[in-house]
Amino acid sequence: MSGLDVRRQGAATWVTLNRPEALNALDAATKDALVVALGEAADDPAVRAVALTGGGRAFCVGQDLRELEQAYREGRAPDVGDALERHYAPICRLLAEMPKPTVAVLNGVAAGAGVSLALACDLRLASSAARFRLAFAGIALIPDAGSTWHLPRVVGLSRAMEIALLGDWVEADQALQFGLVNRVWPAEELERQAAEAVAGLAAGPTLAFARTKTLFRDHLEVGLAEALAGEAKAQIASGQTSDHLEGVSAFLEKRQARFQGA
Ligand code: T3D
Repeated sequence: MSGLDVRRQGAATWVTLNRPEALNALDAATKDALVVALGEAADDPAVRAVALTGGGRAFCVGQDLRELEQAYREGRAPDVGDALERHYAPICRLLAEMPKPTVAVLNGVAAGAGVSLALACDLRLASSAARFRLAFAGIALIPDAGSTWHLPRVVGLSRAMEIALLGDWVEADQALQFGLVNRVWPAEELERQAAEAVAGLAAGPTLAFARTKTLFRDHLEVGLAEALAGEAKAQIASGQTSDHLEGVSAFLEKRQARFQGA
């Protein structure tokens, strides 16, 4: 059985990693279910935002090391490449390339690939109880599941080095200072504040959000001329959406826009 709960809340899908007894460590069944749930959310036009969170006191502590215990005890390292190809790379790409906003709602501790999943999301909203440790170095691995790509881009190279090599816990307030998370609320407020933020994103101009995500990521690697050309193409398409008409009409009529994600 997988440790994943998936529920719809309005136009948002909430995906909860729910193996609290193992701090939501990622076993094969949970990763399989996560690939499916994120794929379905990506393909469903009625879903206009995706939130990823954890049940209990943790967000996610990365790979379930106990699942691999027998192999390690027998002195043979499991095939990490297989896990990366089958699970971690698809999960990372589904979150990062999802054609709608993705939000990590960080209720508690995040370690290893748990940090990687949070980094693959567009936004990270945290409880004051959240804390972060890359943890890969503790088991002599490199940060994977997209962390080598995302972390320096999110916090800058120097902070990324600090987090990966010094390996200290990053507490919520420091994570905010580093830009590792976007918001921190007192633990008791997280659920309400995050629900409000996710609902707001789900009511947003979904196609424009999707294009914004793609352009920000793509344009990290290109020169200005190419970025301007990319913007022009995306803006022409955005200008032809019914949400664009609605947004301008709402402005002219001095009312709140009611976007349909189309
Ligand atoms: O092989 C591959 O596929 C490579 C891929 C690697 C990707 C990665 O994610 S590598 C990083 C893996 N994660 C870690 O190394 C973190 C390991 N966990 C910890 O260091 C600690 O649990 C924490 C510092 C995060 C929290 O400590 P604490 O004292 O608050 O809790 P705890 O007592 O250590 O953990 C509570 C339970 O969760 C405990 O179970 P038990 O003994 O009560 O039955 C513990 O074993 C379990 N747990 C914690 N982390 C994992 C885990 N079970 C399986 N896998 C874990 N990663």
